[in-house]
Amino acid sequence: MGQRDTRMKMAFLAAVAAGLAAFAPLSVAAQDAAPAPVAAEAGQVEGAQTAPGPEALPGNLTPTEAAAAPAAEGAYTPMAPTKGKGMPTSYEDDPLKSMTFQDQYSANGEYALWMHDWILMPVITAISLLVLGLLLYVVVRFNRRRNPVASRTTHNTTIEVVWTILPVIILVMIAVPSITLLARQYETPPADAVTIKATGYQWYWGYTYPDHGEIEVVSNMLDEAEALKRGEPGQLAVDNRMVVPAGVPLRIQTTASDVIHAFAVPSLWFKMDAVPGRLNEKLLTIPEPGVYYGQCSELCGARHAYMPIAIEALPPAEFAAWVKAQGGSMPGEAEAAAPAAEETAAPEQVAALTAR
Ligand SMILES: [Cu+2]
Repeated sequence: MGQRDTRMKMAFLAAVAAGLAAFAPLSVAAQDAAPAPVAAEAGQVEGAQTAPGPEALPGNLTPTEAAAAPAAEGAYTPMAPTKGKGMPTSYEDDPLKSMTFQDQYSANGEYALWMHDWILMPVITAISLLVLGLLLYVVVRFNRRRNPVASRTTHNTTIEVVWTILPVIILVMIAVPSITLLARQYETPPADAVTIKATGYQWYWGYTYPDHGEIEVVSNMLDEAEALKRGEPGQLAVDNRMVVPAGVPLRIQTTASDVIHAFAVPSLWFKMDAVPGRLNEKLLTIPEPGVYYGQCSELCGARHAYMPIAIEALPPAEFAAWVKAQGGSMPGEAEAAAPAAEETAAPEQVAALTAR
């Protein structure tokens, strides 16, 4: 988040915060206990079901170096998250921030946050104060003692016009950015967007990459102690993340295999239902590399609270290295590899491959 001015919101929440200060021991997240990020160490992804031998990865390889050697098997090391980015803030760390939106890392998110901070909050505050003021004025000025003879007025054209036109103008002013945001959220992904399909299961997520040789990633929540050990937020970290390229339009598709789930990542302003038998699709562009955490947001059964989402956005070159490490292929490579596949694969498999 760049220059977002939070002073207005700070002032608004200060009174609330003062009241809540009495409940200081409230713990929002257990991130404090996290040691220094250790994700750069080797052996992090021993749970990876598709990655070939991560233990073969040299422990001193930085992500940049790993990207420089994309052909190296298992060149991917999970990125260490940045505290406060793409994750909730605990009350102990920042009481005000723990009560409001997470910092936004997508264009839609920044727009929505701007709308909340500069339209919703000021308008709600102004209207509430105006109505309260009018009420108090009427109570004081027109009570029976101070105003024994009540007015017989039944009609005043000027007042009628004012209290009709003014709210109309206010509503139109709110409607313009509101409908703009709605339209942006429905924007169709461009034809060359990278497709990633997220499937909700009771109770974990599966990610498939149809453009990259059908890589499949199964993503289960990490045990809280293990997450904290790795420098990740508790109950949000996963064994295998949904890795995506940063700065590139993504076509996120959601579906479910059992009951309705919802794929939601607050810091990217992204939420979409995952419905069995149905494929939902939405555009997502993540400008900055980073780790962004989310959760299933549709009550889906006993372990609904334990199917978090972790998106890792990598620079495109590092994403390509990750694809290789998973045994997948980049678009365009598939055609080059096709003749070789023809020799070994059954004809119906080749037909299925070329039909895509
Ligand atoms: Cu769910």
